[in-house]
Amino acid sequence: MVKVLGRITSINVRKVLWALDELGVAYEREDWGVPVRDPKVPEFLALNPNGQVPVFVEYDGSVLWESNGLLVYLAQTRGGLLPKERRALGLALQWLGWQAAELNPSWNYVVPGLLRKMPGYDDPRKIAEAIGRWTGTMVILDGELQKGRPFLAGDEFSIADIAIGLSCHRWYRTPFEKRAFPAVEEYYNRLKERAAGARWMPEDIG
Ligand SMILES: N[C@@H](CCC(=O)N[C@@H](CS)C(=O)NCC(=O)O)C(=O)O
Repeated sequence: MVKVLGRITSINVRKVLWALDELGVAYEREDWGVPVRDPKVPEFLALNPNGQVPVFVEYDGSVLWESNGLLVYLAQTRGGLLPKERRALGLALQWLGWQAAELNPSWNYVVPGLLRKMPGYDDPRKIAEAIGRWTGTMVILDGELQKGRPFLAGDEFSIADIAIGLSCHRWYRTPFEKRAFPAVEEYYNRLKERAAGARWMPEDIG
């Protein structure tokens, strides 16, 4: 059986678990990541030198890391969740890149401060600035979703929706006063109608 190393409070780990569920792949999961099990130990660093989760262990024992790359790998090797048509494929990859490079970094100070309540992330000015950056990325997402496509790459659900859906979950689960984004909310509710979407975007995980 394939194996996923990582704690389920990590959205990057949940990307992989959601994709495996959608693809019907059975897996084992091992809890790694602070605070459950520190990955900065030689045993784990030998698998992923970044000391981060998720790590994916293939049937043959080969090891991969980097969540959005793993989404593409799983879709390619298991045959699903990635459009074949060129324009839709481009859109799916565009949103995966944007999630990692623009959206995820925008909540960097807010999530440790307001969701995880970690010490050292309580400067009100920095929180306000980060909320402004995060809101700015959500404006972009909402604008694109207002164009009326049910999913980010078009009519079909794809791995891009897994990465962005979990990011929307993080937006709604982080406690601060938010601007309303009707198109995002409609999209998010559509993703939660999927069994794996509901499973990996639960109310009790941030
Ligand atoms: N770019 C990496 C980022 C991975 C990452 O930041 N993982 C976090 C959890 S979301 C982590 O491992 N944090 C340290 C820990 O949990 O101990 C990916 O997308 O896989």
